[in-house]
Amino acid sequence: MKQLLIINGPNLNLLGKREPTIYGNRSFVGYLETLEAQFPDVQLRYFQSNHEGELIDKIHELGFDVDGIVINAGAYTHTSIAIADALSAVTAPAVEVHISNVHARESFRHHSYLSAKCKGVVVGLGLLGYEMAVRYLLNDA
Ligand code: CA2
Repeated sequence: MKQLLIINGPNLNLLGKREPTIYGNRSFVGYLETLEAQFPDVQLRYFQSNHEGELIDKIHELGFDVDGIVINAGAYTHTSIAIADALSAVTAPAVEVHISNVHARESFRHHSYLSAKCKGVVVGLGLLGYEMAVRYLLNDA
């Protein structure tokens, strides 16, 4: 069975609870059930943390074993060379996802340290972006 790791970074545990106009009204855990139903033959490992080091530890822990990583590092996307280095260090291909269209927002959201370490980036398509990333990693990576 193929295994994918889905990683969400800081504040994404608040999805569905705050700022619905930007991030929608669905919790990620609720969405994950939909995703699991869509891909019954895939083991989706999910990890969310508000702490940079914990995100790095999880990439190290599973990044040599899984078939791909879907990562929304939240605001660490724009700041973390350390997460970028972790993605470079492991063997699993990664796809970066952002729920909102970061390019239509503040300029500090326009740059990502992670994009260059990823096979591709899905931006602004809401939670559907995670499904797109999963499809890519199952078919093309
Ligand atoms: O659009 C995305 O997915 C982001 O990665 C979300 C990050 C933001 O810092 C990035 O620039 C773009 C923020 C996640 C905050 O999530 C919340 C969810 C609900 C309520 C409040 C925050």
